[in-house]
Amino acid sequence: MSADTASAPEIRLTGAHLLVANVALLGGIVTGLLQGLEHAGFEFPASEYLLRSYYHSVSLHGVLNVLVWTTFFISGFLPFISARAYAMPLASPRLGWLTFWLMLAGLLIAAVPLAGNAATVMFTFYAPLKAHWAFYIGLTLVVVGTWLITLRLALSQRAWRAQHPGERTPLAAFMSLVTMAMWTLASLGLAVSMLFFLIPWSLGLVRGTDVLLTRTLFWFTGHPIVYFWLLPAYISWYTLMPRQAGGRLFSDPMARASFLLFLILSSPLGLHHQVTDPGIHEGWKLFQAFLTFAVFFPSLLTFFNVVASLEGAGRARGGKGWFAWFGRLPWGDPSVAAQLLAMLTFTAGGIGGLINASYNVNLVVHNTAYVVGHFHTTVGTAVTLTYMGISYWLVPHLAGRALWSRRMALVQCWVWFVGMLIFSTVLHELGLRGMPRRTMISQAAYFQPEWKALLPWVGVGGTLLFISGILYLLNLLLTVTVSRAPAAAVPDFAVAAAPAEEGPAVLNRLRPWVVVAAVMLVIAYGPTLARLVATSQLNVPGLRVW
Ligand code: HAS
Ligand code: CU
Repeated sequence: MSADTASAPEIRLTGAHLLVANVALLGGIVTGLLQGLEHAGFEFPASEYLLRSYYHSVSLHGVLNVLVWTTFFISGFLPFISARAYAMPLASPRLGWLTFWLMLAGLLIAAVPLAGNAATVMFTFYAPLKAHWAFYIGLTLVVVGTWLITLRLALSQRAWRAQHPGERTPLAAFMSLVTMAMWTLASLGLAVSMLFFLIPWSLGLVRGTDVLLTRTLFWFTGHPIVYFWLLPAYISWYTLMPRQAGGRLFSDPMARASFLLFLILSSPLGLHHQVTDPGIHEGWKLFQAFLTFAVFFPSLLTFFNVVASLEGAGRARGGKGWFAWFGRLPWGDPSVAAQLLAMLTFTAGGIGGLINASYNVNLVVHNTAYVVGHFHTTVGTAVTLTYMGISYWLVPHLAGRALWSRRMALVQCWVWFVGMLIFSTVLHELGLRGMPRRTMISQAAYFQPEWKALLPWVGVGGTLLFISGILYLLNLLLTVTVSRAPAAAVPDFAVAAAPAEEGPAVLNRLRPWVVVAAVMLVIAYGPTLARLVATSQLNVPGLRVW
């Protein structure tokens, strides 16, 4: 069966997910603009009807961008790409739709208090900040929805295996499964926090809550979640980009190894977000600091493998020298350009991550604008600009129409890149100058003169990002409404120079690696969680600050 026939049943479903994702992104970039301008010295337009405060805006911004835009994009993209990789329709379209409606219902339930300033608790919803119960229940439904996606991919894998005994799972399908398995395991922390602590507390069934325990459960999920966002971008970089650039994937077994390392190393990790939290033994923080260095490695494997693949493509197009081949890549294709710019940004952002992770150095950057700079290069660019690049072929395909304007798309991705270069560099520097994150800086009583010269650049970067985001959304909107010409084909999967069969069979298995990840989780978190639960008091009352 052709890949197109296999993925045809997913078209409407993927389209539905992408629609929700992009609507969320619109909300995310509007709030982002207002926050950037606030830092640049403009008055924040708080009002009784829309955004009650700067903090209301930041909560919306975080939830819409990193929780909704990412999760809905992934939930549309991974099943679509898996169906193509298997060259077989996925199991149970009905389960697919049930999942979508469940996730949408959850999102709407959470959106009501969020929009109404009854969940102004940031995307991390740290207790004792307390949201309306609908916020927690709605988000929990979204998470349960993602588990059903894991189930659907697992059922599809079983059906495919029955028809292809002894064959290696196609790379993109295998990677999608690993991503969802990793996320499902990791999301248990959040689920426990919601079901046993935050939901009963917000419903008034228990007197108070436990700040440290709920934070720890949050980061149990909250660190792996960043790889849940990143790995779908990696799937595009590994399985599609080499072909889009006109080359081959350097090594398939190495790509599988990298994903399996993410599964076993990033699942048992999260305490590097809690280095400054009292009440957790330093030994475990140090242990997880080492795990953080370890999880750097599969990204280095990715760097090597993807650069080698692209270098092959660049040389095949006549590129020469150590670096000049990079310029020979098909920069005129907006899908390629967006993802190359995402990779370049991530190279810098990844190095910044290592600084965050360096235990004692974390004390310098924690809770400062530096961290905001870091995650805008990672989730805000490596991930978001890649998803945009994917959308430039995916949305035209789903709509059966050509992309409205390639030139506008090219301008868009460069404006994002330049905007982010300004925005994130300046935020890193402001963080090093001691400026806190998540703060309405113009109102801070402790405002420092050395922040002043840099702050307008936050507004400049934020404005460029807003313009770029609007160009992206407008292009997609015009594509699905007024564009007429037939859509260009979906990029084919890259052929691997070293195919899967050259690697050991264990790189094609999932279950043993899930077991290893679970054991690692018990080691990395067991003692800390056991002690926190044993000493838990549930006596901290909730606060509504803004
Ligand atoms: Fe992070 C905080 C450490 C990666 C997201 N991170 C955050 C927060 C977010 C986030 C959202 O250890 C804030 C959470 C909050 O609200 O408090 N992070 C790391 C490390 C990595 C890392 C070590 N982070 C990510 C990714 C994210 C993300 C990915 C989202 C998708 N991060 C931390 C730490 C904190 C933190 C601490 C807590 C800070 C604090 O105190 O609060 C690494 O995994 C990064 C590895 C990446 C690389 C780059 C490889 C480059 C590639 C591109 C290939 C390029 C090509 C082209 C092909 C090693 C694969 C290049 C061509 C040329 C020729 C150059
Ligand atoms: Cu992390």
